[in-house]
Amino acid sequence: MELTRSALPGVPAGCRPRIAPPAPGIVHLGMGAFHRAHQAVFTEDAMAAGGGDWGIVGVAPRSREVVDALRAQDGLFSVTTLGPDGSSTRVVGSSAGQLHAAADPDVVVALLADPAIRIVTLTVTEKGYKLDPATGRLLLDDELRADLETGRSPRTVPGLLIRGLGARRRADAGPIALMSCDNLPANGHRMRGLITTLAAATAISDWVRENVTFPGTMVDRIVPASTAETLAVAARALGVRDRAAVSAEPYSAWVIEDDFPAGRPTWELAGAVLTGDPRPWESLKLRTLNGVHSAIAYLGAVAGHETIAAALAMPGLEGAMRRFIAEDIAPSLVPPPGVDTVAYGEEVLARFANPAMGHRTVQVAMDGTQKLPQRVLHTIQNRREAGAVPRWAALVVAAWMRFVQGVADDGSPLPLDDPLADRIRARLAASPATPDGVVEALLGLDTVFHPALAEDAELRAALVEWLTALEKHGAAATLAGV
Ligand code: CS2
Repeated sequence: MELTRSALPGVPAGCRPRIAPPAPGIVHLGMGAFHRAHQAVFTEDAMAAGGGDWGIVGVAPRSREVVDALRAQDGLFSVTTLGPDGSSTRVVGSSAGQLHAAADPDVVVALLADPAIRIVTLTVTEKGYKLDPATGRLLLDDELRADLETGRSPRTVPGLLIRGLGARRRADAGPIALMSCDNLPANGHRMRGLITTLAAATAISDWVRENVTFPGTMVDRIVPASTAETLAVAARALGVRDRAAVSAEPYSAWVIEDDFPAGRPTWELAGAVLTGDPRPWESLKLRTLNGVHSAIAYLGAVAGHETIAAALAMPGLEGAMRRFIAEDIAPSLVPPPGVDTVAYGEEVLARFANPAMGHRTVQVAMDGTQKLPQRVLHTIQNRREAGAVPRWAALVVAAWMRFVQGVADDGSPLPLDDPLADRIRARLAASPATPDGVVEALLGLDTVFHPALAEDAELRAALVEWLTALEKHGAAATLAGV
């Protein structure tokens, strides 16, 4: 039997949704596993505790698989929390509809112009915003240009939002908040820059300024891609099959800038922190959790480790990460009041060691060009401005440079899943295959490396030194030797 509303009486009572089917109030773009295990859960708990019509209409920008699965299940799906000593599963009931942007673009636009919708949230990954990762400036590619300049149904996320906001203004449907829940630096600020830049030359510019807010947010929960095992665990717990099941770690956090002109769910009753300024939380999380995550992913994948937990157990890696946190990251930022970066880092390392997660190194390694700036390069920039050479951060960049060459230490292939994969391959092919040549080739990716970094001789020397070690001795021996 499948998970549907009519199957719920057969599901153990403790696993059933905590609310009756809600009326829609939020549109969410990007229905991946992370959204289902994070915002969908917080929002259900907020409605259970504080009421309100904040059902989430999920919009899948690209793949329709999840839309089909959820439609067949009346919008229901389960989240299994994987602790080191056991798991628990709950069915989440905050969904209020599913749309496939490519198939139903006009329905999505009409929804954005519906006064019932007062918040749009997004998890479309870093590359979905069409912003230069190094500077945050708009990268107007052909797809987005066509969305803006022709009457065709929008195919990009920014194109869809601009069309929807135009329709909302015409419908006089009232103010709205657009909240990026992706791991971008100062995501509220970047979202505002994106929309106001696109709106600047149009008739909606003034309306946007007066009616649209862009709350910044820090989102945090480790949610690996679902596997056959994820579905099997959910089916065992529920007694029915759930094709949209996800699993996640026990930890979950959400810090939200409280700037919602048409109201919001009582997320604070679900454990979220509502604040005037989430940016200290964002930098702490991006540089520490995500920076260390990427480090483990690149070094681990090159050394042949399948999962983050297995990679972290490599001799020397945990020690190197502690020094990365204490010597490079901590002095690069001002943490939120009362938080100590090193102590936060210890918590993060313990979360990564959770063996139940099965989080694959190559999943975290993907899209490196979109992730490195906010995760590692901002730390480096900050330390270089203070006159220091951030040795451990340089190791992470060198590990990425080793990874993108596509071959692990044991000779097996490594996937290069990155929007700049072609540029990376072309630059590598045109340079000598020496550490100097590779560093030179990759520092030339100007949408990733700010000129101040690309032209920094001391940083370059540190990168060449690490890359030489990684190529000569392999990742495992390099780490064992530090
Ligand atoms: C990870 C993140 O895949 C990745 O790049 O670093 O998805 C990470 O698991 C989350 O940001 C945790 O909150």
